[in-house]
Amino acid sequence: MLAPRDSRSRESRRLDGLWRFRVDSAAEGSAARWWARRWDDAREIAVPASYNDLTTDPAEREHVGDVWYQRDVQVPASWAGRRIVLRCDAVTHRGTVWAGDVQVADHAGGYTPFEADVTQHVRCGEAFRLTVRVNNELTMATIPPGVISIGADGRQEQRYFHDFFNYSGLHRSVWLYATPQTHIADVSVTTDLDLPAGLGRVTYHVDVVGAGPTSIALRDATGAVVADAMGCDGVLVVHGVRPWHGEDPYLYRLDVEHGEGADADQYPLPVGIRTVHVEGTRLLLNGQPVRLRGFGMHEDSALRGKGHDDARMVRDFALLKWIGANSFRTSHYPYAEEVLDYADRQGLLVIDETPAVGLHLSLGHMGDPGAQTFGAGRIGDQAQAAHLAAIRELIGRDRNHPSVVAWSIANEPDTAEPAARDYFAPLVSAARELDPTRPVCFANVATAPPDLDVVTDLFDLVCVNRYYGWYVNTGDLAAAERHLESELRAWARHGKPILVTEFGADAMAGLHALPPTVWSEEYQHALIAMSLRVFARVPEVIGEHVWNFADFTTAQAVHRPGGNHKGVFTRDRQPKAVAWLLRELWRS
Ligand code: BDP
Repeated sequence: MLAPRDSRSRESRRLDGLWRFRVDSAAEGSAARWWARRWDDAREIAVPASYNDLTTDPAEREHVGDVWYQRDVQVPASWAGRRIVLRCDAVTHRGTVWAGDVQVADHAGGYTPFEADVTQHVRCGEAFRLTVRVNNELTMATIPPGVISIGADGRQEQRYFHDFFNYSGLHRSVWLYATPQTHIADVSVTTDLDLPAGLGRVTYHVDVVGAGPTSIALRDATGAVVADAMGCDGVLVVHGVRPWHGEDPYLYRLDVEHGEGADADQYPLPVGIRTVHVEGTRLLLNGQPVRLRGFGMHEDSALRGKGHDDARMVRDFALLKWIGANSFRTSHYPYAEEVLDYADRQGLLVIDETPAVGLHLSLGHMGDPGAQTFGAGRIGDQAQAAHLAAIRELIGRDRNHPSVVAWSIANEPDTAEPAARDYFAPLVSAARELDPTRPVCFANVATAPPDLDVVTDLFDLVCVNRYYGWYVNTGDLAAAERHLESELRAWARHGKPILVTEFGADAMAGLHALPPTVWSEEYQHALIAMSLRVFARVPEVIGEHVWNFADFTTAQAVHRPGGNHKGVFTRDRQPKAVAWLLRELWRS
C-alpha cells in the first residue's frame, strides 16, 4: 500500500490534533449508533497517541473494549471531481470507520495502515463527521493473541502473553488525501547490482486504475534522470550506480506517472539500490558481509505511549548513531512508516517484524505452566489467518524500503511444540512468495533450544533471544558465559548466520553495586560485556541486538517496577552506564 505523498496531482492532509473522545465503558456505543451524531459534549483527546496515559482514571487506562474518536473534517472545495481517500496509519488493534452515517472501513491489525475511498460519501467544500471506533481486545483470533475474561466487577479483563503494555488508540496519523480518478494504485521495486560493471537494476511494477500511458523516470539526488521507461512493468538500468548502504544511504527517486497530460497522476518513490543475500553463515549487503550492532526497540514513551512522535524518533536515531548502532529490529510490531523512511535516509538496517508476539501460552510469568500453544481453541486456524494477513500487510507496506534487510515473522513462538511446524511452514512460504528478495527469520525463545526447536531449518537466519545471567544463571556470569557459548555453538550446526536478537539485564538507572548484583547498572554492564565476548568467539554470530534500546512500559506486575528496565537508555532517553561501553566497542 502506498504511503500518502504529495505531488503535482496528489494532495494530503494529516488529521492530527484534538479529536472528540468517548470510552465505551458500558459497551453500548455500537447498539446506540454513536457514529450517527455529533458528540457536542464529549471531551477531547490527542491524535496520534495512546489514550491510556492521558487519563487519570485507572479504569480507563486499563479499559478493555471499544473507545470512540470523532472529529469534523473539512474537504477542500478544490478537490471536486477527484478521488478522495481516508487513510488510517495505525488503529490498535481494530478500527471501524464511519464517514457521516456510512461505515467505510473495518480493519483488524493494530500496526498496519488501511484506507477507504470516500469520494461518494463526502462533499467538496463541506465538512463531514468522521468517527472511528477502536477496539483493543486480544483473543485467540487476533495477532498478537490474548484471553479476555469477566472480572468480579463485571468488567472485561485482558490477559496477554507479551511483555509490553497493551497501549491502544489512534497511534499514527489519520489522513485525507486526493488523487485523480485515474490513478496509481501501487508501486513495487526490487533492486540488483553488478558492481564490477558499475550497474544497478531497478525492476518495477505499477498497479493502475484507469486507462492511459504509464511512464517512469528514475532520478538521482540532483534530479537528473538516470533511466526511464514506459509501461507498468520493466527493468531500469543505472550506469555508474551509487549503491545504498549504511555509510552512504544514497536514494534515487522513482517518478511514476499514469494518465493523460495535465490530469496524469504522479507518485514519487524513494529508491535505494542495494542487494541482501545470505551466503553460508554470512549476511551480505551489496555482496559484503555485514555485522549487525544495535537493539530490539519499542515505540514507547511517556504520555504518548505508542503514539508516533517525530521528536522521539529523531532522538532515538541520534542515540543509535551516538552509540555506533547500525541496525534495529522493529520488535514486536511494524513501526510507523515515518521510521522506515527515516531509516532509509539515515542508513540504519532494519529487521522488520510482524505483531506475532506471545504465541507461547506457557512462557514465563505471563503464561500457564504446561499449556499447549498450537491447536484448535488456542493458536489455531483463526490466529494463523490473522498472522498471514499481518505478514501480507507488513510486506505490502514496507517492501520498497532499502533499510529493510529481513522479515521477522514472529517473536518467541513456542517452536519446541511439534505442531509449530505445520503452523509456520505455510507462513514462511507465503513470506517468500510475497518477497523472494529478503531473508525470512523469527526470534527463537529459550524454551526451544537447538535440540527441541522444530522450525529453524525453514528460515534463513538463526535469531535467538537469550537471557543467560538474567532469567537463568541469575547473578552468576561465569556460568552464564559457559552456557551462552555452548548454546550458540550448538546453533551453529544449522550452517546459517546467527544473530542474537535479544540479550540483556534489567538495570534501575541510578542503582549501583560493587561487586555487581542484579538490577544495578554495573550488573547490566558486566552481563553485556560478557555476552559480547562470547559473540566474538563464535564465528557464525553475525551480530547482536541488545534488549532493549530504552526502558518501556509493560502490564502491571510485581517484577516489572514501572515497566521493563532492560533499556540501555532510560525511558526519557538518557544513557545508563552500559551505553558508554557499547559506544566504545561499537564505534571502534
Ligand atoms: C523476551 C521478549 C521480550 C521481553 C524480554 C524480557 O521477547 O519482549 O521484554 O524477553 O523479558 O522474552 O525482558
